[in-house]
Amino acid sequence: MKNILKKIKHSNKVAVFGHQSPDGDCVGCLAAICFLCEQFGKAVDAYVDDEIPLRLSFLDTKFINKQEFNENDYDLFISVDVADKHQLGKYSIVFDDNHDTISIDHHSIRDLVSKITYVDKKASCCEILFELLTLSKVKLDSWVATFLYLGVSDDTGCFMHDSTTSYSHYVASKLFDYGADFQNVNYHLFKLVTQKTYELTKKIEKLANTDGGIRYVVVTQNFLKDNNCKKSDFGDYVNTLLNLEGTKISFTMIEIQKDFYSLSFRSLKNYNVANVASKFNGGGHPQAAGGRIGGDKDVCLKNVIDELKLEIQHKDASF
Ligand SMILES: [Mn+2]
Repeated sequence: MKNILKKIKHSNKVAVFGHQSPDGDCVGCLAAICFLCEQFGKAVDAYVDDEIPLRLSFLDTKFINKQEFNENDYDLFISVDVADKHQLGKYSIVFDDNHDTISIDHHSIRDLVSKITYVDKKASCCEILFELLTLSKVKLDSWVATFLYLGVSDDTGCFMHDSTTSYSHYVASKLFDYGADFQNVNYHLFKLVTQKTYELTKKIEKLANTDGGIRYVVVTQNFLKDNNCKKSDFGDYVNTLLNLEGTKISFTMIEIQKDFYSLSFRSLKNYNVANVASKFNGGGHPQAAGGRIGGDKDVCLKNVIDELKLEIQHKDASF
């Protein structure tokens, strides 16, 4: 961590990167690392090769992707909460031998290589950023405390996921003292259902299927067009599916380009969807993960379900 702080202090201009399908932890980390760089008097810009989901728009996320990326503008490149190189999308090209790169992450399965890699398997990457900011001795304000809290709360599923530790609660309590707007964050992450999501949910409920302990929905480009909606409008429907009695694993398969699907997985405590997601160009956490798959819809669906069935059979057999 000291090396990371030294690197930032000796840099001129920093570019920071989060992962595709950005979540609260990713956005929280980006806010925190930008805050740190600015407190050190450094110019810094944040990038994600994706849109920032509407569910996070209650906070000001306009500091992300605010300008066109030009790698020659920067002399230090930092990724936060990114496990795999391809999750950087078009920005993955800067994570090569020719650039000064740092990765700060909390995923156990990862393949992104950097000059400096700091991995700590905490429940959220924002808990690592909290430690880094504390070590740096910069003074936290309510703005950055709210973003850090966003990450802790989102990645722990409001302190309900298996991954939650006493340290997650400790960080949350410190952030509370710094003025984190915990009610606003938790309302928007876990309670609010937008009118659009509510209407969509009624429609996709009809498309939902179940196969053994697996509950899922496949959304095609035609459905998106007919309903004038995008991936982010589905909110946390994958969690809604998981919460239905009898579900062991839930997933959504959303066609983001023709014959190319974004996968989102959730599972009960005993099943590991990060393992499954890693077979589909993705990754994540044991109970919440994502990936991508291309090809014929029915073939893709069968591949995903077959892998999930193997995971369920394997774990059920070991109980
Ligand atoms: Mn995370």
